[in-house]
Amino acid sequence: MVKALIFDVDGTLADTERDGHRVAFNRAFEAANLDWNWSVELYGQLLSVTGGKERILHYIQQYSPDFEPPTDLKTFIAGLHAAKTEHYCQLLAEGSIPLRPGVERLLAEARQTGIRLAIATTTTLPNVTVLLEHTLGKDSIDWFDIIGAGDIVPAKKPAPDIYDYVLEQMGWAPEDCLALEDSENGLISATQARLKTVITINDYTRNHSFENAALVLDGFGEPDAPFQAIAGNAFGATYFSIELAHLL
Ligand code: XBP
Ligand code: MG
Repeated sequence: MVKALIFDVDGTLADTERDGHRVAFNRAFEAANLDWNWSVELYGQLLSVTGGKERILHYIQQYSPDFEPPTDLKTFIAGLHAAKTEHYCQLLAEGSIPLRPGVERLLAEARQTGIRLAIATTTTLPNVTVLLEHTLGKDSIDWFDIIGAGDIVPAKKPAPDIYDYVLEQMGWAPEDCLALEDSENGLISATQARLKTVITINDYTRNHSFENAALVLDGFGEPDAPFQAIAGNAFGATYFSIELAHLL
C-alpha cells in the first residue's frame, strides 16, 4: 500500500516551462541588456540541464562561449537567476498557468484517504509556493509534509539527492512511496532513490526514455476525460487515482 505521494513540480503539477520559466528567463535577459532569447524549441534542448542557474551556465558554455560577464561568472549568473525568479513569481501571481488536469482531484483524494503528500523539485522554493498559492490557495502549502526544493541539496536531478532528502527528512521508506514525474531526468532521480515512479508526459518530454517507469500516461486524467496509457499496466483504470496507486 502506498503511504505517500512525492510530486515533481515543473511539468508534473503544471506546465510551467514553456510559458512560465522560459518567459521569465527571457525577461531577465532583456532587463540585463543581453541579446539572448530562448525560443520554445531551443528551450526544449536546454531543459536537458535541470536548474535555472545550471541552465544559464550551460547556455553560456555551449551557445555563447565568447561571452564575458561584467562580474565573476558565478555572481553574474546568481544575479540573473534572482531576477528570473522575480519575473517568474510575477507571472504566476497573474494566475496564467493552471494545474494539469487531474492534479487537484488527486491531491484531494490523497488527503481524504490519509495518504501523505510531499514535493521533490529542482526549482526554487518561492516558485513552488507561488504556484500552489495561486492555483489551490495559500492553505495548500500546508497540505505537503515537506517541500524539498532547489539548492537545499548539493546535486539536482538526475541525481537522487532531492528524493533522498525528502525520504530521510520524513523517515519514509522508498517502497512506501510513489514518485510522480514528467521527465527522464526526474525518473532517473526518483529511480536512483529506489522509488516507484509514474510519468505524465508533456510536449517537452514525450520523446524521453521512460523504461524504468511503473506507468507512463499522457496525464492524470479525470473521470470524464480519460488518460491514455503509453506504457505499463493501468489495471483498466481511465484516470489516475489512489486506488490505482496502490495497485502499482
Ligand atoms: C525543473 C527545472 C527547473 C526549472 C527552473 O526540473 O529544471 O530548473 O526549469 O527552475 P524538475 P529554477 O521538474 O525535474 O524538478 O530557475 O528555479 O532553477
Ligand atoms: Mg519536471
